[in-house]
Amino acid sequence: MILVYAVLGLVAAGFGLSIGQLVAGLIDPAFAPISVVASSLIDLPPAVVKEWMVQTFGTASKSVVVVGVCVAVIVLAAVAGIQARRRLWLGIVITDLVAAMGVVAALARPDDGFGAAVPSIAAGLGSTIALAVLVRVAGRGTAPAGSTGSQASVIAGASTTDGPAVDPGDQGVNRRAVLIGGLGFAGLAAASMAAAQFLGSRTSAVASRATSLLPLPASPAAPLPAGVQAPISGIQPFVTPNASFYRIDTAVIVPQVQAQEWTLEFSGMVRRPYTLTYDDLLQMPMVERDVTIMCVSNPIGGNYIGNARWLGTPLMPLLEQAGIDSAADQVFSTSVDGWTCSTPLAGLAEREPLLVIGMNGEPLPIDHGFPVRMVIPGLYGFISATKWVTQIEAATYADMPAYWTVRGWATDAPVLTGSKIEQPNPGAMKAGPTNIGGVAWAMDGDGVARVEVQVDDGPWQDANLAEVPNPVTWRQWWLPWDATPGVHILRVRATNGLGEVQTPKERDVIPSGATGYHTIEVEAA
Ligand SMILES: Nc1nc2c(c(=O)[nH]1)N[C@H]1C(S)=C(S)[C@@H](COP(=O)(O)O)O[C@H]1N2
Ligand SMILES: [Mo]
Repeated sequence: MILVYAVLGLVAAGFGLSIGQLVAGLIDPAFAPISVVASSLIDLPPAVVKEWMVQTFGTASKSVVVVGVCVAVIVLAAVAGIQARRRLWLGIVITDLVAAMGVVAALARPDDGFGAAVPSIAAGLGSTIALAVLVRVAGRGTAPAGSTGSQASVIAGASTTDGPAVDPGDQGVNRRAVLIGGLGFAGLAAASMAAAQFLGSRTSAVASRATSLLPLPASPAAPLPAGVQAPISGIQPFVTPNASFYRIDTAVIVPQVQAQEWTLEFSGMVRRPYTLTYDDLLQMPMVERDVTIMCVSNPIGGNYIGNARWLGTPLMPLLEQAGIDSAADQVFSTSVDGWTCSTPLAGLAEREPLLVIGMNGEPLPIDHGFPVRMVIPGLYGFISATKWVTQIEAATYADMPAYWTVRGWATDAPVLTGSKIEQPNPGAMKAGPTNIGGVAWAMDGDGVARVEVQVDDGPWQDANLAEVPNPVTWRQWWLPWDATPGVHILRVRATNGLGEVQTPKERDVIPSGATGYHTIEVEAA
């Protein structure tokens, strides 16, 4: 019995959510109730919680939050259903409290108006109505045995083949009506989900991306040197394929921006604010650059690093055109989803920052910022690599703290020289002649000049270096090794082009990147 009402609660909530999804499809898919709640939870946690989430769940952190929200909604919906059996008002109060979470989360969004709350309000109304109707219907015709004549009991009486359809007493539930009502609302929910899907696909950027053609670069990159890939197996490709490029951002729903609707506003502390369209951007001289980008949250030995051939236009001339006020100390960029990023103006020009439209010969993938993102060699992504960028302001740090700044991360975070062992993998391996190999990087230090490997507590040995097209890509390295049977500890360290050796001091990723040597243990047999 209780189970029936729990299921009715779930059906009501599912119906309400589908209505919320439908309304969000009309306004903005990012405003769907589950997404607004998940996004605000993602934006909320203090740096330490976030840090723990990233370390524990990695790039799955966002999905973990979404699943958590779904589980909470499911549990509360079941409780609402159970309560509604005897106290409909209580079931409705629980339902509406859940919907209120969506409303509060939506209203807390800094850049969206009241519209962001409308899907959650619709979801609340939908679930409330569904719950009331289902509970009523379920209870109908369940008057104590002996009473006669209600319409529902007549309907229920029609199905007597598998026993009485109506349980006697106030414990009763009109099974047939429950079934019809439940399936009815479930069917409506499915229909409205399908409609929402359709509406969402209208606003998707897939078609826009598929039809955008990349201009030829005025300054093409030279073909990659033949020796960028170390001549051993087990090291990832020098050019990271788009499909396996790490993705890090705060977006629960990937922003969908049509190229033809995209604009980029240059404003803030500038003398001549102006706005670019995508067509304007295509008129700018395009350059092609091989650049490795990396996340500040990349743990020692981690995978939040990738290398691509980017196509874009230099950002400095566009900033100069706006005329930056000399009092400004940062470039403050904003994504269409409201995420913000602070980039130090000091030393920016020397890095040759780019406004990027192409990645490895394709229009930027939607996940990686279609139609336009920033890429700045030598700075961690959180202070440089704004995806779906729509506004670039000259500003001061004092006036405008960015998304990660207010969460305790550094404002100046050049990529630290680093290195990683990719071959062999930790654990069991075959004894005998083999190779140790991996990647190293020094995008902020004039490239990798040297990589050394230490086996057990032996001397540091120079590894062979693969070729590189420029100092702002990672560099592969390898060292032949005769693995004797037994347990071994392997360590790696890099030296940058300025002669600075990677520090062995272990430090956490927050606030400006992890340090320490990547160390693995293998057992050769
Ligand atoms: N709009 C937006 N851009 C963003 C972020 C974000 O959360 N939102 N994250 C940044 C961070 S922390 C990194 S490391 C890079 C990652 O870029 P990728 O996902 O293309 O690898 O994007 C940057 N750009
Ligand atoms: Mo990042």
